[in-house]
Amino acid sequence: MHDLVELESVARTLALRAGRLIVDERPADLGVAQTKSSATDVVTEMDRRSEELLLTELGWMRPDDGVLGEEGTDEPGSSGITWVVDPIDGTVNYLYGLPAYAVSVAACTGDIDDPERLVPVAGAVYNPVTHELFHGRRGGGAYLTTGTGAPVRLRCSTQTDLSQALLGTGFGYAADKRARQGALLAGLIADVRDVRRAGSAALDLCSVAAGRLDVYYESGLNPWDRAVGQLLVLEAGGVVRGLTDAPSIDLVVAGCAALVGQLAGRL
Ligand code: LIP
Repeated sequence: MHDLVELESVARTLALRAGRLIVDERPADLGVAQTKSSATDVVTEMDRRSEELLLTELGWMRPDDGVLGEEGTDEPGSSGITWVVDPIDGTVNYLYGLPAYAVSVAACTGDIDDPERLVPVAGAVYNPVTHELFHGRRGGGAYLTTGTGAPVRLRCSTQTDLSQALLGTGFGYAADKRARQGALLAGLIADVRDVRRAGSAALDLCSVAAGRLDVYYESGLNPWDRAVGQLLVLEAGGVVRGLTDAPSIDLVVAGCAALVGQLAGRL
């Protein structure tokens, strides 16, 4: 029904364009333009400019599609496809100059008014510092294209022993929630190989798809944080679930089935 090859191509093109924008036009005096859910949940002018670029380009390239963006875009379409975009995932890293942030562009089916249940069918995540473009489509596999190189097929880790697993996670912007999340992690850390907290859920999920993390969990992720990454994990042979079979803002657990089952039971 939908041309997934075309949707993946659009996602790749736009993730690259927005990625170049946020690097090439980052002002020397970049600061915080606004805070959202807390004083540490920040937005920069480049988050806004990146989302504006994505919205404008999608309007030209895919005029009948809907668009849902982290920085406020919520435009229904008529085609059955909704684009779910994170103009900068890892905004705090971007603000501080840490090279772990990305533009995430997902094409989804479902109802834009029920964003938790949107289903990603194609997408791309681009880290403009490392020039790594993670991309894929449902049934077409997950790939990493670095710079002008050839696409490399991604496969999740096959690690099944939690005690040998490299675990990724993240924390919310509310201090009380972070305290609870830290306490939960304290109870896990001795039972895994080690922990990594990169600061971008989109890149964390891509790392799971690439086998760079054995397993990942996080609570509090919005659809734009996770849409592309969860598709790529599935296409790389992994599983993604939440408190139930489906990932949600309450919980995302991603990795090979054996580890996801063990970790979900601990969460
Ligand atoms: C971020 C996520 C990250 C999470 C941060 C934040 P943002 O998204 O990608 O995994 O731990 O708290 O939600 O706010 O940079 O788009």
